[in-house]
Amino acid sequence: MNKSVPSYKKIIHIDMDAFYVSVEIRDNPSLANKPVAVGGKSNTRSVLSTCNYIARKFGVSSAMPVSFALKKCPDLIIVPGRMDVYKATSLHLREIFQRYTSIIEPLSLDEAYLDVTDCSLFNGSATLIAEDIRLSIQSELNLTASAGIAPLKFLAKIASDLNKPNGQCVIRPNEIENFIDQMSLNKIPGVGKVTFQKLKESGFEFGRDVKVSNEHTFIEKFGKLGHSLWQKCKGIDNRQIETSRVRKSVGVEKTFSEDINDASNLKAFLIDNLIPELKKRSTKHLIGNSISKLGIKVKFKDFQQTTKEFSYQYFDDAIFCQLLNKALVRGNGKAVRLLGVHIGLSGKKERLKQLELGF
Ligand code: TTP
Ligand code: MG
Repeated sequence: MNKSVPSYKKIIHIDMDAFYVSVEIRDNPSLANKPVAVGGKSNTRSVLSTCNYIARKFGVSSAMPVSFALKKCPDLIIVPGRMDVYKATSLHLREIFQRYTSIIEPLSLDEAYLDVTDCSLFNGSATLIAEDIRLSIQSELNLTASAGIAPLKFLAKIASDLNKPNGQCVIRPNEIENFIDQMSLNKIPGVGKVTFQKLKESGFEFGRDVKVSNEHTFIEKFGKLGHSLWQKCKGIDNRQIETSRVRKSVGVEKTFSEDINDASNLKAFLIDNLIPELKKRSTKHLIGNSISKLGIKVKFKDFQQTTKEFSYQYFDDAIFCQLLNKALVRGNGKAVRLLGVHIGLSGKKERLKQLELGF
């Protein structure tokens, strides 16, 4: 093999620091050096979108209810969001990324993967490329970003979090195994609190615990997520950078101004409001796509959340209602704070494949 061709990919994951709120502080310097958050409406049931690092020291975090955040940090300043400015900033970010590579996969407004394997700038040093991208962001947008540099996507994403804010971290090919061995499994995207607890109870806390486990037993126990976890712990992540991201679902949800514990009221709201709204929003996404599943999300008053889904190709009120009933059973009679409804989308190609396979 030609030695000049790297056998590993060079992937950079860029994530803006405290994105929405950093934009707000940049545009209103009187907020500097104070605990600040971006929140929904001023009503106390809304949640924060994000907060700056000063507020995080008080235990304030994204998705925290405003009332709770104010208890943790009474001096917290909550400003409304300006989505149009965040979107414009995100476009400028994209423009910066394009100077380094055309292989870009945006994950959200403030986050993207870049494949710089073939970028010849800085003699091909991904570490220096990431530094330069962050410098450009700072000088052109007056905002800071953090970066993770690694040969695999999931490691780049984990790494971008390690030296936040305004930092970067590189995991070189010869460091992969050691890094994964010592990595707590809750660092892996997709492993939330509940899954992590379940893993720990079965003796899996770090990458090394999974690595030495039996693949079949592990996957049998942890299902689909288990398969991807096992592969990652073995250092396998063959996902390419997806330059045009395909939308996989459409959903609508509603946080009630007061918790609801009457199932028939929830059902009525689902049928009269949420499903019609979902149908309206889905129209444009169903061009060239078909429905692959129907789903319901319920968040109970104590923030316990559950999702129920059913593979089905058409809108069907009765199925949505059955899913709602199933979700409510999980709450053991607890009142409901939020109700959501969604459909899964499968692209034409995928659908054709399914038909060919007889599904
Ligand atoms: P994140 O990148 O998760 O968070 P962040 O940029 O605010 O902070 P950091 O990356 O430094 O940890 O999300 C990007 C933006 O998305 C965030 O600024 C606001 C928005 N957001 C929400 O609206 N709700 C949420 O629950 C989360 C997590 C983010
Ligand atoms: Mg961010």
